[in-house]
Amino acid sequence: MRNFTNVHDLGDLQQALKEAFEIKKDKFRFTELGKNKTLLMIFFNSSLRTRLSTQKAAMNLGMNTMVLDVNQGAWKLESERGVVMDGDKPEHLLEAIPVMGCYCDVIGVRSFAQFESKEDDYSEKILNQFIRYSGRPVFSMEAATRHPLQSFADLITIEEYKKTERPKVVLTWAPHPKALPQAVPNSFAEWMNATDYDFVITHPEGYELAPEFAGNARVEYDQKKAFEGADFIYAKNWAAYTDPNYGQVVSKDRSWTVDTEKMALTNQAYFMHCLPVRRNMIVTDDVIESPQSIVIPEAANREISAQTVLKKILESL
Ligand code: AN0
Ligand code: CP
Repeated sequence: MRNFTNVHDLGDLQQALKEAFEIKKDKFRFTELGKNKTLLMIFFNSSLRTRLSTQKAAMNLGMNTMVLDVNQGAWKLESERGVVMDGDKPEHLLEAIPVMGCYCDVIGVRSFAQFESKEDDYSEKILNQFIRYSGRPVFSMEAATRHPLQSFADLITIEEYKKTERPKVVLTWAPHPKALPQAVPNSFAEWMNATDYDFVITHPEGYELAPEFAGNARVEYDQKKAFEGADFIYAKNWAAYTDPNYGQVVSKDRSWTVDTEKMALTNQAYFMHCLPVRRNMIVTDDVIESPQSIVIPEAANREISAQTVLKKILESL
């Protein structure tokens, strides 16, 4: 595997899961694989988990790591070609990207949707420029439309906790004060649709995901109905995708917050969220602190998903 941007890059998903569980059993079995190899992690947006878990995964494989926060100390980057650069951006991505490629063997990029142009976001303009111009394997650390390292960790977690072969997994929208990208729910749906789980998406009207991500998932507009018999509740906020509201908050309806009463409708479901999470907007204190909450083991599996992906990339060098 050279680049990792979505579920299909992994190839056989069951095989990748098997590899992930082998890595989890012995994280230090492949410490020679990354010797003298350098990972460069580029952040256009904030991060806690992705930064730490990916760096740890690279260290487990014996790699050296460098982290660049583009917005803290680097030159502001222009991304449009043809622009007369007389504004506040002294450097162009078209030079910056190949230069970054000179100093490393593998590049990870975090670049969220900017909500200025749906076309730019959904064509993964920034991520694809890294793939095209860096000369290095590139993996997504959450791009405009997907967060595959998160979804892989989510899948690993569900496999660890599921009590039936074909669990009912429910992705629920929940309220949030600010506009958030669709990357996490898109990606989660893409990965769930690649399994044979019973997968249901619930959200208020106007929050439909792009059809290429929702796929054949069942959409249920009644959140309580969706929760009935669920084995996993995966909460996330996202801003509207559909026009004319692309990138906007069209509801902050707190009746969608995940609480104890709603969790009681489920089949003693586990509660999941990628974090960071705003308590008592997305989920109540009681639910996130309950024994059914598996947000911490879910975050722990970010190290495993990153290490599995990095191992596959290193093997292809
Ligand atoms: C980001 C998002 O919703 O995409 C990152 C989640 C992993 N969340 C925030 O910006 C709060
Ligand atoms: N879940 C996740 O990607 O968290 P960070 O934004 O903190 O990296």
